[in-house]
Amino acid sequence: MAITLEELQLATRNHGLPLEALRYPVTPVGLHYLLTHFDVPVVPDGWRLRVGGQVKRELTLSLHDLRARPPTTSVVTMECAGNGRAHLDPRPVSQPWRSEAVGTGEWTGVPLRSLLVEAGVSQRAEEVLFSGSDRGVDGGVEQAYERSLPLDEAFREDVLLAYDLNGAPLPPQHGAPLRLVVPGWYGMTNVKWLERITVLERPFDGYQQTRAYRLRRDEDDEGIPLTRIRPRALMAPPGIPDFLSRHRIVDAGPCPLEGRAWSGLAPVAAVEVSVDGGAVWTAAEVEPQLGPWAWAGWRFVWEAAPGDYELLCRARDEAGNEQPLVPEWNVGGYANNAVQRVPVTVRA
Ligand SMILES: Nc1nc2c(c(=O)[nH]1)N[C@H]1C(S)=C(S)[C@@H](COP(=O)(O)O)O[C@H]1N2
Ligand SMILES: [Mo]
Repeated sequence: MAITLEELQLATRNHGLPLEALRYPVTPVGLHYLLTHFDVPVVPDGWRLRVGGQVKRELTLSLHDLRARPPTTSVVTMECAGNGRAHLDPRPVSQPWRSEAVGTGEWTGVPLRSLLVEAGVSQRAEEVLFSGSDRGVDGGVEQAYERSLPLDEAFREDVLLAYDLNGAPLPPQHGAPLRLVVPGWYGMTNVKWLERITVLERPFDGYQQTRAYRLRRDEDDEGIPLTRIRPRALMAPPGIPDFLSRHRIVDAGPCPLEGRAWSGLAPVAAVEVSVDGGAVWTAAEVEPQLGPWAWAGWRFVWEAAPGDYELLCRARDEAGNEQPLVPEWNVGGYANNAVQRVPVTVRA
């Protein structure tokens, strides 16, 4: 099925991590993947964050107010729930990611929990809703980009309202002046261009919660909401690429393979590499993760003899979640963490 002009339009607005950038432990800002549903909004003069709904005290905070509070910094790997979509057959029509919708940022901001405590959340509260200032139409419904979190997740110590990325103010495309960062959860959770936080007594039923971001077998299936990131390992493609096909060419001899692995469900337990298309798997050396919800580097030296190969890598986490060899299809094309396959030609 050929890529449509609409998919191409999405793909030129929303870029992926060039896989060679897996070599950086923290992704340089311009190389971090990007996904924006509607338009990148301009921050209005006099921007304020409003915290309201089922709270004792409503809060209205300027960026200056937020920056005056004790900051927290954490390194977090973020991945779009649609990563891997383009490998599904038939391909669900949306942003056509292959495997590059990932990046790791050093996020600095204020713990969400501290603001919720200050506002005094009602006993009846169930969820917290995060509203961005970007608007558009999706599935025929006009909406602001909004998503909610269950109360227990919102109160986690490590959930941030971030104003800095890699030590500099958030750039417009990543959510300036403030965004939510929920370590371990798929990308859609991390609402950018945040302007309102609303404590709710009942589950949020907006489009991005009840129609999008659910694993559905068919259109009539109510589906299961996506939450945490499934494990994945990716390889920085070895050698040099052919310009058009990006097929890799490497020299015979010891060939260092390296990449990153992550899971939002549990720490990374192991990474395995196959150089024969998946018949034999060998353990790679895995470095410590850069934070509880950040990726781990891995490496493996391949004794490459002349010929054509398909290189594979796969991750397993400490909860026993493992990457499948074959993707499982769903309507939205979400959470396809089937193993990456890298065709390589070794020259003498
Ligand atoms: N306000 C708003 N927040 C948003 C989005 C959006 O379109 N609008 N996209 C979401 C999705 S689907 C992803 S994967 C991440 C991408 O974050 P990034 O562009 O900073 O990598 O932001 C999320 N937050
Ligand atoms: Mo996403």
